[in-house]
Amino acid sequence: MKMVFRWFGEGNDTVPLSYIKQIPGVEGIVWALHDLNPGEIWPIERILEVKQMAERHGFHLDVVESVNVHEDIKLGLPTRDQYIHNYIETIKNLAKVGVKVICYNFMPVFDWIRSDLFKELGDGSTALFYEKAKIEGISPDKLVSSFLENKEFSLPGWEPERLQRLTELFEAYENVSVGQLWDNLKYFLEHIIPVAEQHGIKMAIHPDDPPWPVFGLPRIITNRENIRTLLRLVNHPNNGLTFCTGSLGANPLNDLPGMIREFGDRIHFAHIRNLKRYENGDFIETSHRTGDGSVDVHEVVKAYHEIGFTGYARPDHGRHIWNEECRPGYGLYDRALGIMYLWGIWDTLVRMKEG
Ligand code: CS2
Ligand code: MN
Repeated sequence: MKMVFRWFGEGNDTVPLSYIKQIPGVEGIVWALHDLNPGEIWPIERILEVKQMAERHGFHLDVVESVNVHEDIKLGLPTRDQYIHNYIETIKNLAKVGVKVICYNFMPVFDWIRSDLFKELGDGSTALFYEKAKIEGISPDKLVSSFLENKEFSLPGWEPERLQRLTELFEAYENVSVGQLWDNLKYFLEHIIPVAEQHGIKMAIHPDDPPWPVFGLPRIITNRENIRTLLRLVNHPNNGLTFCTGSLGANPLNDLPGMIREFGDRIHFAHIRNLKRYENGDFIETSHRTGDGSVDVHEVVKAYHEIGFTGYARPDHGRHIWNEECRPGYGLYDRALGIMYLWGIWDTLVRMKEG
């Protein structure tokens, strides 16, 4: 397991690289050019800037999260070929600096969805919260404006460019069935996987968060059966997964350790996090500790250890603790605690195996 840490870039992240350096066992940063719109080619000069910055602190930049997929590709519009061409150019540029894994997602319109970014957990900390009734009762543009109003940080996956086209996008998706979304994903993968293979890059799709349809939009990367389908769309090792226990864990039917054992070496990037599910369908993000949430993080790490996982792993989101002011879910403190929990389990398992 190679530990990495998500970092949003100089001037764009509250956490300095020099602090990340002090978290035990972190070897690389997970990065992206967040100011570029989906569909743009990532210029090599910009990529090299990040590389230099990372290397000054002794970090690798093997993992990118995310190269976002343009909506026209997900919608299967005739313009998709141009955007797929651009995506391929970005893959090639990233390969030039030694990137190994590209995380992306195929969620229509929105990336992750929550009703509340700073919900009190009862001990003074706050975390991202999903209130089912609230999401079901609110229009998407209302939710978006409530986030935009009281927020100093831009949210990954909620780029202003995307949000401005909300009505138009919703209309476009009215004509896209679940089957068509699968076809569009297949088309995309058939074009990019051969290039990724040729350039030594593993593609790692992130599951939908939450793993069910929201606002009437289809969502397909949600459970074991669908992930099997995804892996068969293009049955090749470079067509793999970002296995996010935080996203998939919102559905109690997802047997996470079982899925890790089944998908094994198709998992290129592990996102590990806990969350607490409530009977009524709500959930809140908790500390990584098994006893604090509904995901058995211990069993998850055990499954990775059992399969001899050598891929990249990061703590997913963290709570906001000790009055840290940070991007929602992306503070230093709780993610660092999460890492130490993961290492604690991992190192014990390694030691036990050694006997
Ligand atoms: C992440 C996702 O920040 C987050 O909430 O879990 O945005 C994730 O980075 C993307 O879905 C991956 O493409
Ligand atoms: Mn994740």
